[in-house]
Amino acid sequence: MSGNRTFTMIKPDAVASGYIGAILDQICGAGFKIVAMKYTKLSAEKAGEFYAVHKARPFYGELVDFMSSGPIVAAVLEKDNAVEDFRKLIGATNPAEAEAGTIRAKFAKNIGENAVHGSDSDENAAIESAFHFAGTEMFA
Ligand code: 3AN
Repeated sequence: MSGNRTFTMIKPDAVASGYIGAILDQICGAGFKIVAMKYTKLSAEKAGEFYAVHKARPFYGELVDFMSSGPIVAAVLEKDNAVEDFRKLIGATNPAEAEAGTIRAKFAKNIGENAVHGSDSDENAAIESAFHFAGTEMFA
């Protein structure tokens, strides 16, 4: 059975553009409950660690630079079938291919600066949530 939690970040491009409120409004309006949330900034080292799975990809350096370039909002979200439903809500990685009305279609600049992160599996949702939050910072 699919899990009920996912992890997201509102990325530096969307924060800099003033979209935090609009994005959180869309997330909550879609039925996700906020279980944990913080406004923070990743060091290059932390961003590199978070995206270590992409180390071999040609865009890795660019991704780490971008994700450590400014503040982000990190959050753990709860809903039935959270991972899959949240991926639907944010749309395709490349905003040019994202379905109309999705968060990336509305707020992302390009495939690299794409406004939001969403976990791609229940296992990664748990790993990514634990990367950013202690158990005492999550409220069911
Ligand atoms: P998603 O975030 O939709 O799961 P992934 O896991 O393929 O996409 O990529 C992780 C992140 O790496 C993306 N959110 C995006 O910021 C960046 N990225 C992916 N593909 C590219 C690319 N071709 N060029 C630049 N950055 C990319």
